[in-house]
Amino acid sequence: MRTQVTIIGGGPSGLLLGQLLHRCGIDAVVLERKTRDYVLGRIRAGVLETGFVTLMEEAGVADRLHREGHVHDGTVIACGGESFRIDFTEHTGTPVVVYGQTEATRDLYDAREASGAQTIFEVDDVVIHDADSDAPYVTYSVNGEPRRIDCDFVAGCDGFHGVSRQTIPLDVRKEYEKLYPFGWLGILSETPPVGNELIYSNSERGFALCSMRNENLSRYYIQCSLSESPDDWTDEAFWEELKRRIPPEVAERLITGPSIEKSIAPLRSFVTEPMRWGRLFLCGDAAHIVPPTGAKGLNTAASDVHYLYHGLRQFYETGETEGIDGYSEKALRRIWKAERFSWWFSSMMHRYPDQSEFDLKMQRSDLDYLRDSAAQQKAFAENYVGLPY
Ligand code: RFL
Ligand code: PHB
Repeated sequence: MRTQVTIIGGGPSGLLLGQLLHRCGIDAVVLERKTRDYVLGRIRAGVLETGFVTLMEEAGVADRLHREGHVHDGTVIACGGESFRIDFTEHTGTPVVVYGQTEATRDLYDAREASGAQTIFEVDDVVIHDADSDAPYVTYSVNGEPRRIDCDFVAGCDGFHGVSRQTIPLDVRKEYEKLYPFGWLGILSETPPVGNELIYSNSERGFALCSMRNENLSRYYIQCSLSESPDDWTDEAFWEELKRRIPPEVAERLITGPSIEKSIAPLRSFVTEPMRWGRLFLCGDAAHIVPPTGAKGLNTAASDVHYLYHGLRQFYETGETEGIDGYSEKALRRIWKAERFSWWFSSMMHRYPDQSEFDLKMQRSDLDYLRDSAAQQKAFAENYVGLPY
């Protein structure tokens, strides 16, 4: 088989890139290790920057997002029983949109199917060959049968545990990593959200986040220890702990119910450089991870897709390589800023096992400064809604 761009990974990065390329007549095949239902069963991001929404529009898949997504003009930050609000729209002129990653992924799969673009599910043994030549190809198997795709370019959109990043030789690749000594225990419940906006809470018992998907679907997280398993937490225990970590008046109006999903995610900051090796380009979680505190994971994946799409389009339309040559540097410049924001916001909101009294005072004054300074709120809002592409 031959295609122009082989996309490894049918998560949001791979699907969005595939759809944008398809719309301008560039042929791409998506190889996905799992089934469509498995990919859609993963509950992940919920907050979309305007940049992501614009890309969905460009890909022709934003109708449902516009109908069902919820525009949020601000967020609430709580600490020690009190809380304050940061108004994104007042400070930046831009809101964010609450729309689940699952829904965006479903829209992209539906559009891909409707356009007849090819996705091959349940692929195993994916290997990228000759990425540093002009004639790369990818081998893989389906049901034990070996197959091969020849192509012009390979987009590595296969997430943190994929094979694409590992294809870049160790003497070329440099990785930067920070692990956090805690995780997030998240639940999804068919209950109305406790507030109109997200509430990020720093409490002495640990971080908590009240988020949502729609009027009757709420997403809540609490900081937990990495040795814990979701099975250690009954729904009742989760709700009780959440209530202790959010302001009392919020806890009082919290409506609880059975969880329909419960999982623990570790927190990690990670970047690999460069994001391009020959004709292989890394996109999204394959190249970088942020702790979820700033809601930047999916959104940084989208900015990569934006730069790569424009680079590939320029190449196919004009033969010029400036866009693809500048891809890694441009993408990384924005990634590192998102890494900084996510690291800083995480550091301000969580309890660390080895935190000294001095560290706690620093955290508290960071929060006080954010509450009291319009300049700091503007900086927060600018980062939260997404830095320009
Ligand atoms: P994905 O979603 O991991 O998709 C990669 C796909 O590649 C497939 N794959 C392979 N396919 C073929 N061959 C192989 N060898 C393969 N290896 C892997 C996988 O099956 C998968 O389908 O990466 P992608 O597309 O780059 O998207 C990244 C986002 O999923 C991720 O950044 C966000 O979910 C992060 N994130 C959040 N981001 C936000 O922007 N806002 C949020 O509010 C937000 N909340 C979150 C989050 C991530 C979380 N978890 C669980 C890590 C909340 C949580 C709890
Ligand atoms: C979510 O709704 O899953 C969510 C929202 C904001 C974050 C992280 C996760 O910062």
